Amino acid sequence: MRIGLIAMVVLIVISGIPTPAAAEEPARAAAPAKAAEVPAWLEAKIGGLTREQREFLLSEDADDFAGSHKKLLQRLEAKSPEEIAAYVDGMMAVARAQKFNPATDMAAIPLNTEASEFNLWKLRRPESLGSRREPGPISLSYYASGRAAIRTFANAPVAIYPEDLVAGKVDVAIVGAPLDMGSYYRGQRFGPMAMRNEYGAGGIDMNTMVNPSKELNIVDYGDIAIDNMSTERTVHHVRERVAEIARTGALPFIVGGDHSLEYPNIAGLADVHGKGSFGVVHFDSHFDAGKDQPHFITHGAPVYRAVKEGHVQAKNFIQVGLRGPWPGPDGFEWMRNNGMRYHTMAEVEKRGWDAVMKRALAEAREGGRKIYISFDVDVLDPAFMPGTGTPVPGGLTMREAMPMVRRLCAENDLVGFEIVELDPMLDNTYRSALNANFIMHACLTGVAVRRKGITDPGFLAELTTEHMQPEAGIKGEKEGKNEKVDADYATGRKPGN
Ligand SMILES: [Mn+2]
Repeated sequence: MRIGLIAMVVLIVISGIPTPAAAEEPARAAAPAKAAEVPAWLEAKIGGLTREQREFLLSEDADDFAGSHKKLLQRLEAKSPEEIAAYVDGMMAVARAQKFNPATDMAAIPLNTEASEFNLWKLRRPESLGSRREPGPISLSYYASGRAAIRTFANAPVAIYPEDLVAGKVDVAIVGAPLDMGSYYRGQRFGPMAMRNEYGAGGIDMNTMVNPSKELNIVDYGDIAIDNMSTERTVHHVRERVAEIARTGALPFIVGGDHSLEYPNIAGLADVHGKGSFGVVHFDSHFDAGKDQPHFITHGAPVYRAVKEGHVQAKNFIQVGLRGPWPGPDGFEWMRNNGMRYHTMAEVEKRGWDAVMKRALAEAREGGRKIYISFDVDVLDPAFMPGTGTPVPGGLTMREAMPMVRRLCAENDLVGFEIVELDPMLDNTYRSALNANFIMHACLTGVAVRRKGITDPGFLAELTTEHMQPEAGIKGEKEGKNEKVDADYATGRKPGN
């Protein structure tokens, strides 16, 4: 998501400087307005403009300064020809000045390549520098029950190297990626820690009565090293680490961190599975396909970059949960023109959640393609997810999100999963981290359901969905399986004394 536009609009209001209201594409070439839209009174006032001034005034770029063509005309109506000429000059000056100028702007921030520790942050520790051990997952608990250990994702054992994943025949490696430099509202770097600290990612799922921790070999694979001074350096390394996990055959479950991560996660998986070989289901209140921005990677741009570089094809990309002010018409047109599917909350208002969910599930299964799931927690309504930097009201409930994630992970061949944008510092209740864990657990459950060979779409356990009364109680009593009343219970006396 990006908020740059809003910040810019606020700036305009404060400073009174006219700036394009549609700042999403400030570099767009001037497009002439229809001749019919130039009223006679305006024509009479702009005879003295140069050709360049006239073309700019009649372009969509000029409309954007006022918000629309109609509003621009309203602004110009009371002005004299001289005032109009000055107004056009002002707009053209802003349009010129906002572009890159090699004389005054830095296109890149240089790094100190002389630094002796330039690459140390991401170097693998040689095994000879550590204590020798057999490769494989390591339990961090003193106790046989696994309790009271150092906190891990889903209470899982820890793995450090890819060799541990191979030796442990690991199915799912949950890895933290505490990057938040790609976001204007920081704090997502605390996401992995908060999810480890909160329960909900491990144990049995009551809807299916499947326990992913028992069906799958799950590990906490630690955190990926982050250079939080450089999103570019970080995403390159994240890509390498995600590919490293996928190459062992384990599914990477990446816990962010901000949504910039979607780009290296998809790219890393494409490095292993092949470009364009899998689809993506992107849960978000924002479409995150921003382009024409000064940074090539931010948490508002990963979708554009992943598509642009060909790691995933737009026609295999499905967006769910979009709402709020971004994107505008240009973004939706971009998605349409590129074959992308989107399911907004507006569509949910039109068709109802169940219909929209079924439609998106069917699209995800099209062609039997593998899928990657990107879950930005801000797709959830802020009532369920106050702990995120860019909340948008009117979002999914947990009761809507969990079944959909579970089904996607059960009914498709998954290549990986990410959950991003959790900012636990913004929520002093525990619900944001808890809900994030339950979303991840829904996917783990889906993977486990599939692993068990359950193919029934939307499978739910009979045991937990049907009480079978009164027959079950009668049968239990007949077979002596019912609880006998004991007046001496918990008194220390033996029954009947
Ligand atoms: Mn996002």
